[in-house]
Amino acid sequence: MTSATPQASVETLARDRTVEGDGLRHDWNVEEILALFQFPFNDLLFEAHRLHRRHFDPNCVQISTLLSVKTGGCPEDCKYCSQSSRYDTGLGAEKLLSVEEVISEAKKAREAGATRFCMGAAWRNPKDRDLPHILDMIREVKALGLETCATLGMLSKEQADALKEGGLDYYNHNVDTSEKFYGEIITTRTYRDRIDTLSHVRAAGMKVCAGGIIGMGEERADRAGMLQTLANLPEHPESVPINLLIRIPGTPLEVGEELDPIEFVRTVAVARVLMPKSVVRLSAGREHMTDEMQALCFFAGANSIFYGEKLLTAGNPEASEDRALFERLGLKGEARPSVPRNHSHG
Ligand code: SAM
Ligand code: DTB
Ligand code: SF4
Repeated sequence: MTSATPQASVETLARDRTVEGDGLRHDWNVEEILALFQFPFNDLLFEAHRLHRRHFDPNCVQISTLLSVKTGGCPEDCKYCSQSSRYDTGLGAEKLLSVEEVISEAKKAREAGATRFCMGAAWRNPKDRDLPHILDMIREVKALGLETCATLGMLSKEQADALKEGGLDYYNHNVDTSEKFYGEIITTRTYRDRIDTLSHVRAAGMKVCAGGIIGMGEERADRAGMLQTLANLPEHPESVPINLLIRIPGTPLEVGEELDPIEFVRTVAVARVLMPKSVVRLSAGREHMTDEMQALCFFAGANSIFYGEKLLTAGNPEASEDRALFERLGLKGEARPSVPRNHSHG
């Protein structure tokens, strides 16, 4: 492997050199990634966009909608989270939603143009007794012709297999930050636990959605470290959500220094360069981004968003605002996959 030199161009760094069977690199070192971050903005964005165009329609954005199917009362201590029972965020613990409630929300999401429906639960991990109910939700959402995604916390190998068997397309589990900074944010589960869950999801044959949060007070080296973890997984995640921290009143991260928006765009661009074939999602925090910042993120390689006024518990731009933004930028939503023949009702 070559290490970054001041003479190296972004293109040289981004060029596939040590490639695996999938034609992608999985051997990035943090210095190379930091070198990408340090390039002049125009050079970095140009290269990210070049790669983006090579692998994707640059004007097409995948649209997902989130639903919290089990809100609040979580025993974990993630310092950013509105749903941890350790912080007084004004959010109570609710029961698991009924399948009917989930279907009704999924229909609305489908009508609004979403192609994927992501169900989230404020759990450390699912209990085996809850899985049949979750599997019912997955089956019904799939029957509407939507792709299914779930984010339920850590999974055992058996639980991952059961979700795959039940038809789940994607599982979201974020590494959140670098291994080094991780202990500043979460103490109730380890970085290793997260990687183990991702390998169970992969081994079960589901598509992996894994990313993290930017703006939690981490250094650039941590942003590089987080992307390194993701890019050096045995297979790149199909979906890489890049969240901008939403500061939730009552959490330890309620206050802190704001991240420079240009640094956020750089992070998206570096994600695109490291994982050229993955869908990069401009995820939480869009409510606090200007249209211009989002436009730069789409140019830098973001090609997925969460759509709808609510994420899990926090706000997201109004659907009408997003429609106007897409119109101004000439972006279109990705077409919905055709409904499987044996699932044509709904
Ligand atoms: N409880 C499950 C878990 O943590 O694995 C699933 C839901 S959890 C809310 C999913 C992810 O949302 C977290 O890993 C984190 O990356 C992101 N997230 C949560 N709160 C956030 C916030 N305030 N700002 C940005 N991202 C957030
Ligand atoms: C992800 O990376 N971002 C989504 C999804 N995966 C589950 C969650 C964002 C949560 C934002 C805070 C909230 O709504 O409570
Ligand atoms: Fe619980 Fe997930 Fe929030 Fe962490 S991020 S406190 S595990 S709901």
